[in-house]
Amino acid sequence: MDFVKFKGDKRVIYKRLSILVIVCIFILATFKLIPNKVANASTVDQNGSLKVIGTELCNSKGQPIQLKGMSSHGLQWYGNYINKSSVKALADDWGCNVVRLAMYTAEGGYITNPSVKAKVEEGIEAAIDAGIYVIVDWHILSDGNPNTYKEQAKDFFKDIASKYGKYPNVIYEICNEPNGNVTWDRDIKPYAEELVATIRAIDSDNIIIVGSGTWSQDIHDVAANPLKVSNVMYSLHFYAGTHTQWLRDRIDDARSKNLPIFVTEWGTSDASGNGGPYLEESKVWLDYLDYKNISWVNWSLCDKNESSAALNPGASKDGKWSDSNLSPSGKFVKERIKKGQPDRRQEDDKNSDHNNEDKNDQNNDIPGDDVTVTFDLAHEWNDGYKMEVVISNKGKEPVTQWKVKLKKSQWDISQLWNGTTRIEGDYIIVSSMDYNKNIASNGTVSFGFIGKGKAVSEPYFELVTN
Ligand code: IDC
Repeated sequence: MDFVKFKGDKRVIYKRLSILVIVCIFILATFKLIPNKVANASTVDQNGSLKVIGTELCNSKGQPIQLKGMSSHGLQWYGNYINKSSVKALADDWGCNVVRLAMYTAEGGYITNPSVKAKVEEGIEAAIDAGIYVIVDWHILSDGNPNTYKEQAKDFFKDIASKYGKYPNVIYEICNEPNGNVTWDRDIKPYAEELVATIRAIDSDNIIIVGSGTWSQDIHDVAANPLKVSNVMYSLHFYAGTHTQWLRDRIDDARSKNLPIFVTEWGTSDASGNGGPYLEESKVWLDYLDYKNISWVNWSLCDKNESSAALNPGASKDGKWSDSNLSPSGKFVKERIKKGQPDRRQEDDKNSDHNNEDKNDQNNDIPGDDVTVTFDLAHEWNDGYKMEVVISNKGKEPVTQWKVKLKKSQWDISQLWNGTTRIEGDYIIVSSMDYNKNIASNGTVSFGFIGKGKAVSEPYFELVTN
């Protein structure tokens, strides 16, 4: 109406037109931003509360998830490397989906210097902000028996669980590395039972990780007599210059007895934190862990002059690290983390270029069909891969059950989730589960699998619905 009223006055019309154009641009920009936001949801937005199913760490939908990230060095010494901007850089530039906060108890740590807890809280809040998981590590080391400071541990975790237990981000690691004259049955298990009960009284479900004897290598003792509680995992620590195949074999043995393992600390160096770096053996280890989908955290994010440190001496504290700030270990580890997880900043750029066509996607839409199947190569390593298969219903009618027929000759599947499989002649038939058989109009469901060897680039499939 205004335009009619001011007909005649060109200046006012232009002014009003330009306001209209600005408003339109704003509306368009806002609409464009909404899908971008969804596409860039953080790790924790996407995966929610973690749970342990069998040996697997899984997201809230029951899909296996592999966490990869960095551990701080002792917070009493190198706490400056943990802050909002460094943790954000780990998440966005490195692709870390977890960070570990190593709060030493002895050696000038929490027991004599309780103020270091403020750094733990800063680190937790930084991880929540960055949308990644965070391991709160009660870092016993020279105090080899976790019972030495058991009461302090209970008070500490009570407080952390009360403040942060409601966040899905938080994972509790209750004893870094028991060592010396301690055994699982006599010392560690009773300690763990007490700590788990203390935490569970406040936080009923976040993951709790428990160490074992000989610097968290004695998982065989645990496998023979595990805790009887849910959402608990056991740490296994290795240093590539010291620990080799025999310790990987121990993991296989423990997992075959249904023990869920999380590598909350490993280094490219020898067990002293120095020597090497042993990158060849580290590669063998990481290929193995990726293949088994076992989560890992590298020691350590600091600039100490030791080969396990990820940063060169003098690197800044704010996460703005150029390649020359990274040590050989840091470069290697960053590469390995990035390989598995898309760089969120690059993803942002890609999405803002308005196309969602991920190059990794092998989109096999059937023209004219309302239900489509998309194969997405989520991870790839030397001798295996992780494939996510998404079934989208773009039609008006809901799908009430589905089956996807794959060619047996194309896949060597070692593990599959969100579906059941059976072999029929030359085909593998993946059928829906009870909980994902319905696909609403405009809805999607997915299943996934780990395969051996190389993934085929143009998979054959047939989809049968209803
Ligand atoms: C090492 C640090 C080193 C420090 C030493 C003692 O890298 O700078 O002087 O601790 O505090 C672990 C421990 C971890 C060790 C690491 C390397 O969890 O605290 O850090 N390591 O020795 N277990 C096996 C190796």
